[in-house]
Amino acid sequence: MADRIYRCHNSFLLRFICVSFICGAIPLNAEDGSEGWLRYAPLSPVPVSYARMPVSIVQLDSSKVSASAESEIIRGIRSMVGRTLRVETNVPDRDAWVLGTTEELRGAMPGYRAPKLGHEGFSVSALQVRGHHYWLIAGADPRGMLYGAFHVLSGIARGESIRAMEDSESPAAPVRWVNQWDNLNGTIERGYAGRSIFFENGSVRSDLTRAGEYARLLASVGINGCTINNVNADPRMLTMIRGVSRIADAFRPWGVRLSMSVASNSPQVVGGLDTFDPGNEKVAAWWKARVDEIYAAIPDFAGLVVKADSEGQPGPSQYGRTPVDAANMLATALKPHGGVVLYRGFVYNHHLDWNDLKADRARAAYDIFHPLDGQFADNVIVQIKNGPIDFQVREPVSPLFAGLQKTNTAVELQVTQEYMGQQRHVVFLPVQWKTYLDFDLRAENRSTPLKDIVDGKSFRRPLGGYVGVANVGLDTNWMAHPLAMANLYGFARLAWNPDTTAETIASDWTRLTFGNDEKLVSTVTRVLLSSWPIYEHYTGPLGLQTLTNITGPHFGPAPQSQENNGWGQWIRADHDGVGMDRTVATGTGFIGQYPPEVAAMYTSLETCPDNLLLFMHHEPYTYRLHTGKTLIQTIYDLHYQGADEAAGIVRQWKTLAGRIDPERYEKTLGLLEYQAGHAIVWRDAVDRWFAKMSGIADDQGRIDHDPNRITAAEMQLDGYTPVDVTPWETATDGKAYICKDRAACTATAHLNRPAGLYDIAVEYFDYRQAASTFQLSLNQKAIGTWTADNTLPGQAPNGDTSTRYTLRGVALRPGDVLTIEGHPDGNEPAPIDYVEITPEAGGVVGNPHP
Ligand code: GCV
Repeated sequence: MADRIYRCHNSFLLRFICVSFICGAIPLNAEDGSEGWLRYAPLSPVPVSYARMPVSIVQLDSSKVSASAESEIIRGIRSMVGRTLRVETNVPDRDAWVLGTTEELRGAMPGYRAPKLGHEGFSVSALQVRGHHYWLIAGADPRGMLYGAFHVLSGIARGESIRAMEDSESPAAPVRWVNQWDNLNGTIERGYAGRSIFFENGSVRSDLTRAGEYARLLASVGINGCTINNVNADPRMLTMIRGVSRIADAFRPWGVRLSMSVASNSPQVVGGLDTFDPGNEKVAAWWKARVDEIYAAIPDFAGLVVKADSEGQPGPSQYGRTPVDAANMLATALKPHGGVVLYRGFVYNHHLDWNDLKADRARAAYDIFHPLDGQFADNVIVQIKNGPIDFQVREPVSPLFAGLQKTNTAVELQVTQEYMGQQRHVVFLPVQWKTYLDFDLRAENRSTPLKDIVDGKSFRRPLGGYVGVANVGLDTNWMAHPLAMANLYGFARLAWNPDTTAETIASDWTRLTFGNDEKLVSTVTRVLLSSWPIYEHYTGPLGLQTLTNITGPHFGPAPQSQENNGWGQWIRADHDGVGMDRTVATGTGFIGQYPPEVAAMYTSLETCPDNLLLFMHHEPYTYRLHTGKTLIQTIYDLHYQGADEAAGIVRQWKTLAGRIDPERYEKTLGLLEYQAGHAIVWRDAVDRWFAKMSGIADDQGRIDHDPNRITAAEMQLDGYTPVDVTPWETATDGKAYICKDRAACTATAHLNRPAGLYDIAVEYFDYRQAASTFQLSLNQKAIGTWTADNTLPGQAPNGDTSTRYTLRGVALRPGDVLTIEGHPDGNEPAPIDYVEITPEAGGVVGNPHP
């Protein structure tokens, strides 16, 4: 057995066979992730209690949404339990599933006592009548019934007992929407999973199959609205109502209402008016006519989303008007149809003066919207990003939520991982979102957690809720990274019930996505739950924000890019210290926007949490945190810790070989390996930058002193020449080595390692639009080849493109010669940085050399 386990460690195939053999598991079918969490995988074994499941089904309601509920139950039970239900037209005199609204069930089922449900709520219960068992799925309305059906199916998929599925639930808030930032040309702003499922070449796609499938996925977790186009809206959107109505048709069976983003200047650009001033009657009349036209084509249209006066978008300020003027004008047009306006609070000046120590982007939303509280129409919702900056790895909750007590509000969360590794890193965001939703803003010195504010409880608002920027694309598995779908699922679960724990979300999603194998569930759950803190450790801890390239693609490390520009994501690092002073006494005054108890907590260094310290305060590098460690050493250590933890995720994932189908296992493994390598790029870049800025050495002497590394400059080069890298901190000594005007170049190292097994990593740069090839040779014998064909967001050597190729378990002995041979392709000159040769844990053995 020991021998078999050893070999299992060395080959995926053998490991797969091995685990199947040891566990008695059935072979796993290929899966591509297209079903998301709705796989309806056959249960093996089927729980004994399911033997009592009725084999008949009756639907009492006649709406389209109800038809979906019925067909979904039939589909799911057939697939998971292997039973085909008989469809009845009336409640039969035998055991049956009975679906209907609570009203309908009351009429049809003697003895049925309808529970009290909120709008779109559901109840699942059992009822015995004349010796027959009826399993009732009731909704406050058809949408609620559909949610109840999916609740039952999720329970079955997770192998829950029948009893556990009995439940009554109502959603926390009426607005549970996703926003898609899709452009009419088919691209998606900050989308990382392929092109738009809605648009191509300026029109609505002819094939909307994926739009319908998306709506089904959304409905299965209670999402009831989808905004289909970019908030940086193209005015031509309003000329495409007929095409858009086809998308609404695809959504309708799933109870997902369509909404659109609109550009404020549409009356001028597509309406031919000479103004878009919201105070102008002609403009208001134009919008009213457009809204009437929309409702004629899409009677269940949900409403409009508006980004204005922000990042170059036109807006009411051009005419000296306010967001109230713009929002209320649209609200008036929508009101007769029951539509709403989601007016975004993300309004700020991106030409701030860096030299002005009082200037602060974080202040903007509150400064602009707080004075308008109480003036918005009752069908306006101000849609506010969770934090005052922009979906950073950690921010405080936006103080605007406490500043709008007479206005409806919704929290905007970002499911697409713009600042969070862009679906090349695993970052399970519900853990982060919980920190925002549970945060108590203490408005009026009472308990007002963010979740209660947007649910309307804290300030007794009738409307509000949750908006998630999802940006799924045409990629087969919707979100590129197999683990990223957990974020869409998690967003929806929190929008339905913000008290759901991150652990429940992670383990439910894992069961639905990969199956109920307990080891698998506990491992994936652990990976997910640890992933956001890990990402924070190797990117921007202590409230520094993500420290990514903010003037570029927002992906790799580039700490200096935060500073010295108008964008206001500053960290104000100098030679003595770092952090934005946002106190009232000496800083920008941002902290004063919070209710008094929270403001006091952030103001005092005693009570300000370390993880937001530098968002709130500017402190010297020698400042000691609550841990007793200096600020600068904490930055260094957390980055080393984060990179180690990212490598640990790979190890944990590898224990799952054979427990997940090979396609998803391998795809995820490849991404996790990439992430572990990129975490090292992050670590080195950020630590180097701070070491130079502070002039204080790491007390463990690690930065740029890795004994396992041989830099390109230290190798014998044939054809490779150095070029400067921008930003400098993303390569050793600020240089990459490129192969220019040659078909091939080499970099050679003469090794003198004790005989043993080693992991050999080559750090190279992989541009988006070319595919250089590399060969690694030992004593002139090829031991590895690879192609730099990852579509990373960059065309130059830097932190976005720096990538690691790792060969594990290579046997070395003193005197070996290692050669990297690079073959350029197009504009990509096969750039390299260094090679790192690390002894394999326990790998030094007798005579490993072949
Ligand atoms: C849609 C950030 C993103 C932009 C996005 C903007 C917004 O600035 O980088 O891509 O634009 O937020 O939320 O409006």
